[in-house]
Amino acid sequence: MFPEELMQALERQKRPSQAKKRPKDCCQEMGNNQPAHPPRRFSPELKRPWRPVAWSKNDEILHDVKEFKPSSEVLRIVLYGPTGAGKSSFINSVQRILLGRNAMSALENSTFTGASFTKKMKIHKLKKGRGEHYPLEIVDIMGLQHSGGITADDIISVLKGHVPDKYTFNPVSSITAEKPEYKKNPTLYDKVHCLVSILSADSVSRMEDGVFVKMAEVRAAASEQGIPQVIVMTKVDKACEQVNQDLKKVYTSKKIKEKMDLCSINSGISKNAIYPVKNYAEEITKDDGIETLILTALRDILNFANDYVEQEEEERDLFARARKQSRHHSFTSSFCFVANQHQNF
Ligand SMILES: Nc1nc2c(ncn2[C@@H]2O[C@H](COP(=O)(O)OP(=O)(O)O)[C@@H](O)[C@H]2O)c(=O)[nH]1
Ligand SMILES: [Mg+2]
Repeated sequence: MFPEELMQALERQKRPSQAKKRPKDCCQEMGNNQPAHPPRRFSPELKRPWRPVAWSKNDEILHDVKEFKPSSEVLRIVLYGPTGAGKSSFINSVQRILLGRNAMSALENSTFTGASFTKKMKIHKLKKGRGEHYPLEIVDIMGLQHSGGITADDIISVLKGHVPDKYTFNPVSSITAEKPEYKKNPTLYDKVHCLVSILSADSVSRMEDGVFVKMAEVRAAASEQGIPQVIVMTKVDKACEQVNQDLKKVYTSKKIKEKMDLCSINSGISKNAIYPVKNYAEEITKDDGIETLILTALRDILNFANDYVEQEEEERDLFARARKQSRHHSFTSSFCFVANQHQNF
């Protein structure tokens, strides 16, 4: 090494320790031991909740959900979102609330590796009791990832009802009409009636762009079909310590509000369709706060899904009536034509 390079290397080695000393030097220059920029004091809490929550009405909401009579035989919603966001936990939490006891319908992934644990399409029929089910199906699919994970095309095929239960997704090859499993003529009941995006509050700010790109593609396809869309924002307990201590602070926490703003901006879904929740994760006993937030989201999802089915059925009836009328019209006009021809003889 040349002496000049050696001197530069020595200089570089010295620099970090000098940099470390700098803040203390500044304080000393100020003549006290206070840091140059004292931390800003601000309240992490709003004075009033920005969305009213019926914390004491769980029985009422649970009754509404349990007694919900959809216009169709069954409503189908799909959950999609990044791996580890809490899709399977949400299904288990919903099932647990409806049954009033611990339930494990969908396998959760407690050892998060970034790769999706759920690889198959799984339609969960929500259990009512022995052999009986609620008229709601929740579809769990493979997680979204920046690279790998489920493709946007596969989610769109799920929306349109082309993918059967237990289908194994392939991240490098989407389902096509040529595959034997592909449902070519899906009915309204094979289709999805509400698209629910599951995003985790503690990681939404670190989500990769590729995931948002896939989500935007799926959302565009859903909007084209008129399918309602909501976001369930999970893990509010992990995103804010105050909320972890007291779940009822979810709508006064500035941090959670910020996370919801971020979800809304990144996904393009308005804030009034975003529901912050905490899933049953470690708890083995009933928690009223957890249940209020999940039940409130579920009741709205049921109503949105049912509105969509009603509208589709109305359009289908209108179309059928119009076709019948046009057939009748062409029949009567051809009858008149034949009758006229007959008279002319
Ligand atoms: N603290 C907390 N943990 C959660 C919540 N939701 C899910 N988890 C945990 O996050 C991990 C991944 O959840 P999982 O449902 O398997 O995610 P999925 O890949 O989207 O299906 C599991 O260890 C869950 O217990 C939540 O609201 N709060
Ligand atoms: Mg899962």
